[in-house]
Amino acid sequence: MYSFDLSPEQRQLKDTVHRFAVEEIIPVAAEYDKKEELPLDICHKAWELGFLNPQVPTTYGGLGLGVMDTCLIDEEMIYGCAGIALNMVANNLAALPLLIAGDEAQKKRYLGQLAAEPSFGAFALTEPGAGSDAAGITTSYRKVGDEFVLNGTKHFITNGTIADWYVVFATQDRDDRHGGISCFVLASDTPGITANRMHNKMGQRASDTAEIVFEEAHVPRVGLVGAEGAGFKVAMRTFDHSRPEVGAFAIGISQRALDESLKYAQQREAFGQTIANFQAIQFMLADMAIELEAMRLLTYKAAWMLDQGAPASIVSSYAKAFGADRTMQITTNAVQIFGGYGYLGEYPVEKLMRDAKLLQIYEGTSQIQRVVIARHLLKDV
Ligand code: COS
Repeated sequence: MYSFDLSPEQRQLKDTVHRFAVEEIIPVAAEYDKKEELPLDICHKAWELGFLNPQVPTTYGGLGLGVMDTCLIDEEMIYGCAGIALNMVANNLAALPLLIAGDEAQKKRYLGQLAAEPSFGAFALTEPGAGSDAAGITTSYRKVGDEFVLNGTKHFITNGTIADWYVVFATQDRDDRHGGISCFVLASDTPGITANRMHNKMGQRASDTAEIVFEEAHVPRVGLVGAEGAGFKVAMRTFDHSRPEVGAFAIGISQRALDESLKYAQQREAFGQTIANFQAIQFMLADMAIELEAMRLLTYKAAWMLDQGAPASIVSSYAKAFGADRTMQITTNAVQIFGGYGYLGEYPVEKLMRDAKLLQIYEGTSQIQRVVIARHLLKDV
């Protein structure tokens, strides 16, 4: 039996987050985008309302919600502003490796902190020379007595300068590729760590993105997440869970682009009538709606599968790739509908188009999603 209905609780959750996005985030989004600043007061309000860290289990003081609920929160937060929302929703990316492979003490300490106070964690995998090729990381670790010592540089780390703790992937032996990588969790004020904010992003500019440098940073034995050498698989399993969330980001941006386009098309006049009367515009609006509905179905299906505990790598990649690519087209068409005004910074669709581009890049590019999908297809024949 299929049901496409949200439960009454999910509807209420979605409506509440939507109201928050409209009342608290949208009015300041353009300003913070321009300033490249994250409004921490908004993050704190969202935390108080329970919109951050949805998947922290109740045992550690969280709400213990599922992937589907997380996606509903994400889509509405991102509807407000992808840049401001990103730091909040990225807490879940940091929490996932601990949920997947962390031990009791790690969950209690780090997930417990997310639930107890408005705070951030960060997921640090990407490096200056290793993005798509996750097994090619060079950040190294060596064992010294009962500790691990980290050296190397991470790039493009969301929450990098504001996080209290990092989940870090490092290798003991580059030649061993996947097998050499382990996952660690450590406090961001550990001696030997420096984090610097990276500036001048095209979109999602309010979000904190950082370079993190590790120089002889010591991690105690208790900071090893999962088994030694299992780090690559922890990262991959994390992405299986997080990629549908990018599908939800796509829904948020696309819904906003459609809403803004519908409004504008019914106000703007040309040739003596509103432009919504022209089929050229109607077809663009209709295509937006079709694609938005399709990305919703794919994302919710991936989320539902994960909530059932079903393997979801391929569907997660469908949701991520389709959502990101169609959002790029949808926001480009929104700018087209707005014409010259769409090209100006004062109008929201210009920002939506800039924000959309990053969906095709982070958490695995659109091309990497196709690699994952093709490998699954070829394995199945
Ligand atoms: N779950 C569990 N295990 C997985 C897995 C998954 N989803 N995906 C791969 N693995 C396992 C494989 O089964 C294989 O295991 P064995 O060594 O036991 O056979 C191992 O991991 C290596 O897998 P694979 O050979 O597929 O690795 P590749 O180096 O070829 O890379 C891709 C695979 C390209 C898919 C991976 O590097 C990737 O996802 N890159 C993108 C990284 C990314 O998203 N970065 C953005 C970060 S922004 S937060």
